[in-house]
Parts: sequence; structure tokens; C-alpha cells
Amino acid sequence: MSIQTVATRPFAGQRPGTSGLRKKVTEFQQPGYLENFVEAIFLTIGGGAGRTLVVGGDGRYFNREAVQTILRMAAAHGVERVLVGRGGILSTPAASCVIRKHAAHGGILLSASHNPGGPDGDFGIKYNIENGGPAPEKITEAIFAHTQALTSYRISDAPALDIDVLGTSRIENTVVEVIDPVADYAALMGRLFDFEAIRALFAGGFTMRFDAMHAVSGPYAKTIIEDMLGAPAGTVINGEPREDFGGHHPDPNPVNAAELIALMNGPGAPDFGAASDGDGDRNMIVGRGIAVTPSDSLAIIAANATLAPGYAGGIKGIARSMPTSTAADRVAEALGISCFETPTGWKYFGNLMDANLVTLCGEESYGTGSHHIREKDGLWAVLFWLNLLAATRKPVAQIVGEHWARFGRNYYSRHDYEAVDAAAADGMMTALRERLPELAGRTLDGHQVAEADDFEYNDPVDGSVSTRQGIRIIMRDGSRIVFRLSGTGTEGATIRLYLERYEPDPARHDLDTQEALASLAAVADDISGLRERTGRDRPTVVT
Ligand code: VG1
Ligand code: CO
Repeated sequence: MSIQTVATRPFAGQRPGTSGLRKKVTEFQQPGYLENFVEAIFLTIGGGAGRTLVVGGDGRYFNREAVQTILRMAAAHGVERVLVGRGGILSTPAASCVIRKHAAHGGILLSASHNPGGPDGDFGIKYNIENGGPAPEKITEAIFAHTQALTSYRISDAPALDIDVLGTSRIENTVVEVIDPVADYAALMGRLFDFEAIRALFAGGFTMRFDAMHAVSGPYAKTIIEDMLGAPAGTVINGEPREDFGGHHPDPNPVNAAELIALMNGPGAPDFGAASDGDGDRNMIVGRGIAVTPSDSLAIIAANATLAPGYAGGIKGIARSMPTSTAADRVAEALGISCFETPTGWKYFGNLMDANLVTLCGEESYGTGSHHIREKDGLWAVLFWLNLLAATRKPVAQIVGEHWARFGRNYYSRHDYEAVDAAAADGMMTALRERLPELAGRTLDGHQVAEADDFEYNDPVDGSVSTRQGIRIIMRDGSRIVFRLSGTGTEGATIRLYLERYEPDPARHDLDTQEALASLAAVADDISGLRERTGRDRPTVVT
């Protein structure tokens, strides 16, 4: 075994997006591509001496190879100890949990999350810092700067390590410990939720279907929901992680999890349905005949937080990403706690949680979580709902209906235009940005514009400023139209259009969502020229 210095040249485009670097697998397979990015991480964090690092991923195609490369590079950079999930597996929330529990310096997480996997799919890598959360922008920018200037990387020539058996071995002077990917995480969940009450719920005949979408959360869900909470075998479906996610799109929304939605809307539906994404950090909550929007789920969790033992003392504050509906703001107001609005991406929540300003965080993109870790957490949200259902013994639809009756309903929808021409998308955003000053004060199809701006975030903890985080047009009545470009896609550009309308009157809480938002959608198209500029006459996905 010896440490090699290998000559390399920079690759263009290694700037991390909303959540790490995501590219086609074929791009990652180029010699030196992954190595360069990992080298840039080590250069940014100042090497590995005396440090513990966590490594794992969502099990998608190329995960195993990438883990072996990272282990050999960690050894070359003198990392003292690496904790790697058995089989190279660690869900994103579990990785965050392991980093915190074992006081690691950080972690390298391998996932392209909700993006499809397989040889023709996507792969991704990101660095998490010692609080267990995604590296903030100043670190991802430093990593990017290093990728642009690299001339070599260092790697051990040790043979591949057996990562399928628990135990400890060595590469060079680095201790590599293969750990159970589920144990630490499952123990943490047991401390946050009333497992006894949930066990009693299942024992009483409560039925559930959890669709793991052949992604990483299968083993976690089976251990916790079936083994620990006593749900019958078969409650977790598509529970075996596969390298290509069984050909499915591991993005839990009513479009991609159509089978689960059909089941929940059909005769003999189980009491509760849920799904999670590729790396296990997203969740979808479904009741009989109702899919709960993620924004509503965050608000409902906040309003009922004290029912779960881990939050019995109350919550400090809530944070939501800007495009997420303002349903949680109303709960925060009622509770007399603060509500923060951050840019899209979990990395912006870390400072707020570290400073103990917020307990709960959420995004409209099926992401919810709390200060128990520093990533969003799919199974955590599902367990919270199980705790809520066990404590109230009410059906999901009733819980949601009562919440709307108390706080009003925020009709909400996201329209995605995927893989559109990047120049056309940029052109649309630029033109819209230029129009913002003249939009304020105007009345558009009966909606009076109160404010129109390009969202800028001033982090209250470290004072950092993030600009151009999405264009928002806020109406007098609280309705909103938001436009932003995705930072996770790998083909062309994806335009996300977010629509929200607030309805306080319970007599008007059973409208069809798209109908309720139709006028705002028309205004959005009118002011942006979206359809004309992109040549699309309808969104690719509506959630
Ligand atoms: C999307 C979501 C965002 C989420 C991000 C990572 O980003 O909109 O809310 O934090 O994915 O989620 P974008 O830039 O494509 O809109 V995950 O579960 O893919 O890591
Ligand atoms: Co994810």
C-alpha cells in the first residue's frame, strides 16, 4: 500500500447547486472527475489529520465505486477514522445523525436524491459539516474554487475494502469502521416519538402503506415501522434499495407515487400512506382520499408538536423556504414564536437551528425536519404523523380539515417546466426581474400586487447575504406567485412556478386546488411570457 499523487486537470461545471454536485453518472465516471471533487473537499477542510469522517450514500448506481474511491482518498489525506454505512448505505438523515452522534468533523454524502438513478441516471456528492448539515455557501464556493485550479489529487493504491461486513479495518493509517446504517438513527427516533402509543395504534388494527420507492429508506422503514412498531410485514412496500430505484423516479409526490395515491383513494384504502425519496430525506403524507401538501404538513406538525415527547416542551420557532406556503407562519403567529423565511435548500436552516432560533423547518418540496439533525428527514415526518394519529385517533382528513378551519387554508401548487432550453429560461427570469418595479401597485386579473422582488436572504446568525433566490410577486390578500430556476437538475433548465392563495372561509375549503389557483396561474404566464418563451403549453409536473 502506498499513497499516489495523480496528475489531473480541472473539469468545468463542478459548482455545487441547491444540494451538492449533481451530474449524469457518465460524467462522474470520467477518470478523475469524482477524485477532483473529493480532493477539493479535502483542500477546503484542511486535510484529514486527527479527524473522523462519515461516508455513505443512497445506494444508487456508482455508489459503491465512489465509496471505495473516497475511502482511499481519505486514507491519502491522513483521516484518522472513517465511519461508513454497511454496503455504502446511509440515508441523508442517518448520515447527519451519525456525524452528530460520533462528533465527526464532517461527512461525504453520495446521492442525487430525487433524481433518477441507474447507468443513464444521475449521481451526486455533497459535503456536510460537523453540525451534520449541508456545507454553507462559503464552503461550497471554496470547494468549487479548488476544483478549478487542481493539478493533482492524492489517493492510496490499497485494494477495495469489504464494506458489506460490520467491523474495523485499515487503509494506510486510516481506521475504517463499517457501521450498521440504521441503528443510530432508529435509536434517535425512539427518543423523539411515543413508540408505545404507536405500537398500540398498530396493535389495534390501524393499517398503513409506506412506499420506499426502491430507494434508501426501505431498510430504515422496515426496521422502525415493522420491527420496532409492530406494523404487519408488507406495510413497507418497494423496500429493497436498488441501484436504479426499480426504474422509478424516487421523488415522493402524487405524480410519481401514483400507485400509492390510487390505493389511498380507492375502496379498502389503509388508514395512512407515506412515501420517501432516493436518499430518504423527503416525505409524502397521505390519508384516505387526501394527499397532505408538504406546506400544510409543516404547519400541522408545528401546531401539534407538543404531542410528541421529543417536543413536549414546545417549539422555539419555525423556518420555511421562501416558496413554501405561509401556512406555518399562521401557526407561528398563534403560538407567539418566530417564523423565518429562507432561500430554497436545507443548508440555510443550519445556522438557525444551531443558534436555537428554530425547532422545525420545512420546504414545499416534500421536505420537513427538526433540530434533531441538520437535514430534512423523511421518516421523521412519517413518525411524527403516526404519533399524531396515535395521540388523536382521528383520520388524516379530519386533522387537516380541523387545521384549515382554525387557521384558514393555503391553496398551494408547484408547476415544474423541466428540461427547458436554458437560454430561454434565463431570458424569462431576466425579463421578469426587469419588470418587477412596474409590477408593484398594479392590479392583475383582480389581484392587487403589494410587493414584487427578487428574494434576498440576510442570515440573521452570520450576516451572510444570498441574492437572487427567486422572484416573488405578493398580492394584497396574501396570494403569491414565485418563480425560480431549479438548482438540482442535470438537463437544460427547470423552471419552478409556485402558486399560493389564502382562503380563510371554511365554506370555501373544498375547492379543487388547480381551479382555486387558475387565475394566479394565468397571471403568472401573462407577466412572464413563460409559455411563449419556452414553447411549452403546460407544465411537465404539477404537484
Ligand atoms: C429541490 C427542491 C428544494 C430541495 C432540493 C434538494 O431544489 O426544490 O426544496 O431542498 O431539491 O432536495 P431545486 O433547486 O431543484 O428546486 V433533495 O431531497 O433532492 O436533496
Ligand atoms: Co432527497
